[in-house]
Amino acid sequence: MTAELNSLFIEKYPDGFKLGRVALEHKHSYRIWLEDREYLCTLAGKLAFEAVGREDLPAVGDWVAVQTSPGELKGVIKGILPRKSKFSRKAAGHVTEEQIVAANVDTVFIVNSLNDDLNLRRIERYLLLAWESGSNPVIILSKADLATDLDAKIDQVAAVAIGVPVIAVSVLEGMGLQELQPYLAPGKTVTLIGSSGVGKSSLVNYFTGYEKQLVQEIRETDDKGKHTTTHREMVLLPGGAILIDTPGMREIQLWTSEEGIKESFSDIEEYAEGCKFRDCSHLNEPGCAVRSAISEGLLSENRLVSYKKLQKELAYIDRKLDKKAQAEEKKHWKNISKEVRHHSKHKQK
Ligand SMILES: Nc1nc2c(ncn2[C@@H]2O[C@H](COP(=O)(O)OP(=O)(O)OP(=O)(O)O)[C@@H](O)[C@H]2O)c(=O)[nH]1
Ligand SMILES: [Mg+2]
Ligand SMILES: [Zn+2]
Repeated sequence: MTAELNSLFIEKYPDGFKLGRVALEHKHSYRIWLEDREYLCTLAGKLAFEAVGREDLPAVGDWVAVQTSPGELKGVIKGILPRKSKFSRKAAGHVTEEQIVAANVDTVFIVNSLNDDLNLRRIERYLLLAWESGSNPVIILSKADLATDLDAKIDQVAAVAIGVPVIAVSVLEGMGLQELQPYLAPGKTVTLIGSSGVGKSSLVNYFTGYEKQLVQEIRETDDKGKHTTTHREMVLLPGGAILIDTPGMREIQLWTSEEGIKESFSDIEEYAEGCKFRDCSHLNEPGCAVRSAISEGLLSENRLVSYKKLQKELAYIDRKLDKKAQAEEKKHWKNISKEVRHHSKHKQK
């Protein structure tokens, strides 16, 4: 915890409260790391009641103010401290709701396995989420022992991950893992994300030095993982860094991001500066610098398609969120006017 966080905590919360960190989330309780012990904590009624969305509830990695019961490893979460960063995606299903995968993360390890066909479009999605999170992405190409054309694959990934380190590793052969050490300095938090079976938990086990997390073979039929890890969890490394292991993501649903798209697609954004028209759609306008980059082989057409698709998706989410905010506002006023009517009725009597 930083000095800044500590003084914020002291300022905001009265004596008797303790500062802890959410390590794991159960259905109705949380495991909190607090003073070198693990506490089982519930949520204060007020906090639960006042929460408008899921983002108002504790997530793994959150710093929280806890009131502990004397003599027991139990407590009540009274408040969440401001998040320095949060890796979010849209919750699965039809609701337009933010789901925080991990909070207060310094680095996101985006893990992709080299035994799969590289899916550059998926990597772009992960990167978009990572840039938006406020933490730094690092792309890990796992299972390098199984790779053919390793250098070509690294180049392909580097082309869609501008300014992002791309590191090939193999837990099996102990390759490339030293390159991850700089991100695992004491007190740093790193979360691992990626599809099921890419080897996230295997990496966690490598760095803890024992079989902390369950690891399972992938299916032989289609090389897909079996969704072995079922919940997000903080793991403390011997060196003092913290890893957050997460379940394999089936779909990477975007969450709002203006900045993220600018960062992730800085190549296209840069070419677009040279377009003749400011609102150029890079279709067939004259003087389009993006199209000429494509025809010169400097940019791939697929990347432009992906950029447009992601932009559309984000605009759609933004519109939905707008509607949701309006609906909430409406409900709020409805409740107030109901109350007012109720009061005036009583007065008339
Ligand atoms: N060949 C090879 N296999 C690996 C390597 N790392 C992990 N594996 C294997 O990949 C399989 C899946 O690994 P996990 O660590 O369970 O994958 P995961 O990403 O945690 O999967 P979920 O928990 O389902 O999201 C296991 O059989 C591992 O032994 C590696 O470097 N090389
Ligand atoms: Mg796992
Ligand atoms: Zn253009």
